[in-house]
Amino acid sequence: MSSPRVKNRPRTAKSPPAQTDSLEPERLLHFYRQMVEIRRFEERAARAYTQAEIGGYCHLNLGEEATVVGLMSALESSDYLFTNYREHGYALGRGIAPGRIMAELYGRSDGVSKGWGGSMHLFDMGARLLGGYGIVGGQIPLATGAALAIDYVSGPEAVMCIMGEGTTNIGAFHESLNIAALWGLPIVYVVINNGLGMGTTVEKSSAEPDIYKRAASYRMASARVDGNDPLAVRDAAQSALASARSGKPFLLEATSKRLRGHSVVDPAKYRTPAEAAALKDADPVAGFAARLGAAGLLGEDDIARIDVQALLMVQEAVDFAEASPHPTVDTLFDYTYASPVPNDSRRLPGDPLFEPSAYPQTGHQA
Ligand SMILES: Cc1ncc(C[n+]2csc(CCOP(=O)(O)OP(=O)(O)O)c2C)c(N)n1
Repeated sequence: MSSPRVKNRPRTAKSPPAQTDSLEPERLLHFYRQMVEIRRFEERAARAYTQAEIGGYCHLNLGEEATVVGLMSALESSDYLFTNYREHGYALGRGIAPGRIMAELYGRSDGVSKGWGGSMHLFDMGARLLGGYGIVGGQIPLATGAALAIDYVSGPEAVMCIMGEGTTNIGAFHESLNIAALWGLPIVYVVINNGLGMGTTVEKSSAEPDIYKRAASYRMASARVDGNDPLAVRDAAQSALASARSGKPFLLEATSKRLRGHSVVDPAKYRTPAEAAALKDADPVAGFAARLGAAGLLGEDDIARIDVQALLMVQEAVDFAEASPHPTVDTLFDYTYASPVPNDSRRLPGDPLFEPSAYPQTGHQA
């Protein structure tokens, strides 16, 4: 089959990418507010985790706020999003109520996944956030399948599939990009390159550390963008989505730094003191505040007010989570599958494998 196929998919009406300096001040301040909200939400999640309010694993978007906000602002509400376990910011960016996200982290029944998913498995069909995946790269084939489904019915939507740079070394990444390119699927693969997969640098794990260049193997269009600049990310994502909608899938690499460890419990000892000190200069929230300040759009009072508002928002989310009940044990096996599965085991931990009557009474009885 020649690539890509000719598409008749209707395009969503979209204005051309806005120039950075032509954005309205209110829009720029909105971006900043969203970045601060993610920052405060994540800091509070880290605290709640160390207080044992949150169980399981917990990975944060600290340092990736500009990328998250830029990407989410480029999506249409009808587009689909798949991401990995580092996903709280994306859920906020999709407009899901902070309380429902925090309740999921707390494992409560008012959480987006009814308390059974936790931090790594946020899911909201209404917001078209189709996960949240704890298995590295688990989202990539599923996102590609969603793009195939859209293509099958010539829908106007696009799929955005987010992952870290370490994930580009798994087989499913290459299989998915290959098939997406061959079939011209409406998907944008976004690689957040924070330079580290757990404690391993991209140079040590990837034979091609310039991740966007990997698309060349599949004759797929690609680009690299500064993930600390929310406006550049927004523009790059809009172009990538326009390409995907016209039948040309896209690989977008956004570079940023992860400000803390891989997960909340990782002290990141693998960083040299110099690398740790340099993180201060890589803080996208402070960087964007300085940029808006230099443009006369944000003063010290504004920074303090926005911060207080974000802290209030997070406190309300925590209050909501704490007031929400734990799910009851009889719902443990609900929601695992979309529809009933024959012979699905509903055995609780400690239950016998088989009914006692299933064992023939043999042997030596007194
Ligand atoms: C299949 C599988 N293998 C290994 C892991 C353990 N693991 C979790 S995150 C991770 C590193 C992923 O790094 P990257 O893709 O760069 O994403 P980042 O965490 O930096 O956002 C690994 C190896 C896993 N969850 N799933």
